[in-house]
Amino acid sequence: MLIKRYIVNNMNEAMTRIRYELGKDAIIISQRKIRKPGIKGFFSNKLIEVTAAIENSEKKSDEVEQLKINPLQSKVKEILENKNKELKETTNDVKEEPNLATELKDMKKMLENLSKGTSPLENEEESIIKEIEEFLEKNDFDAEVIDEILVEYKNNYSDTDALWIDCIKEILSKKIRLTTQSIEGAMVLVGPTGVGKTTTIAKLAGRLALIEKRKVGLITIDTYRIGAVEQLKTYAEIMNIPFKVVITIKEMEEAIEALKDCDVILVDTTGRSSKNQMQISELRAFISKVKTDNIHLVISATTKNKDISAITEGFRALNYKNTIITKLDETTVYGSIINIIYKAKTPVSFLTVGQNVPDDIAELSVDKLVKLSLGEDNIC
Ligand SMILES: Nc1nc2c(ncn2[C@@H]2O[C@H](COP(=O)(O)OP(=O)(O)OP(=O)(O)O)[C@@H](O)[C@H]2O)c(=O)[nH]1
Ligand SMILES: [Mg+2]
Repeated sequence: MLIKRYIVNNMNEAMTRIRYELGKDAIIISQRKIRKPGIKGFFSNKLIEVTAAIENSEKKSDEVEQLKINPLQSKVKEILENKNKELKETTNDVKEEPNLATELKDMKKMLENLSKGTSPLENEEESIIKEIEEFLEKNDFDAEVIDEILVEYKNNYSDTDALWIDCIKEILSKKIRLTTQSIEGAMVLVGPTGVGKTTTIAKLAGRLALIEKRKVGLITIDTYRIGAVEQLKTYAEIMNIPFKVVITIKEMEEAIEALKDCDVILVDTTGRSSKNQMQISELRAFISKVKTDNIHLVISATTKNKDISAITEGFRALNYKNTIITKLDETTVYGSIINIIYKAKTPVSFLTVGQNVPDDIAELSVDKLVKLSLGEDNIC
């Protein structure tokens, strides 16, 4: 028989953890309300101590160890309590009883050592933190982002009655912002090579021109890659919308002037490496002539965690105000969404989920982003 004790905020939490750790055949053998030790415990909500058991022949060795420790702990606690009682009854004599005091001290030490220097309640909190950490790691959250989330959890949520997963959802929901800026005037897309800037421009142009019937103009600052101009030109021709190719900074001013009657001017740019600050500055000179703060960083959900901050910081000089996350259809774990949001520190404006123009732009909501990142939803 395996017996395990849990300190929890409520029975719901107890049931979840017991089922997770001992399996569905576990039975609850006792439960009682307790307070956290010390003055803090007096003012905080009561906790529940639940003891559960399961018939199990294949106990893991650390569980067996824990079982051995538990009876030992109880025994020492009992002795300590008796000694404490004795001590109270003979308060005046204690000073002259160095042996009793030493004995008490030793026992306290034993208790501390048994629980590795922490109280059962502290152990409990630590194990929840560990559980959260493992869960976020499994969903590909970046180590720095996990640290930030755990600090927030420890500071504001560890004392609540809520399940930790609900706390994490709340932390993420508060962090995620969506773009409220409407698509009006000029809008520029920047980002690394091959993330889907041109495809996203084509999707947006398609939606705006064909579905919303707005007057759309396209500009590309594409002086770099042969064939890149053709890609957008083809879309412009299919949709029958004006299209300008800009090679010099002066031509950018002229193109903006020529398209000034359009409701929306979408500006595509050549993919740049965030490591090449020369290229970024060159791009900056072009963008400054567009005279807009409607600048979006495009970044793929498949970007390696380690590269995300290099990109979000590398493009910072272009003063992007929004983030478009692409290629969600190419990954199965969506922690990168949160990593991008934490690192870019801007609202999310669009999510793209495939190569089809103009269809593959997903509906955007905070709830959806939270669920995707925690593995409760997916993009098929
Ligand atoms: N699976 C998937 N593929 C996408 C998505 N968006 C774009 N792509 C594909 O990614 C490839 C590159 O897309 P582009 O739009 O040319 O990327 P870009 O950022 O303009 O690239 P450069 O101009 O070279 O910097 C193409 O094959 C697109 O079809 C998406 O959301 N999902
Ligand atoms: Mg392109």
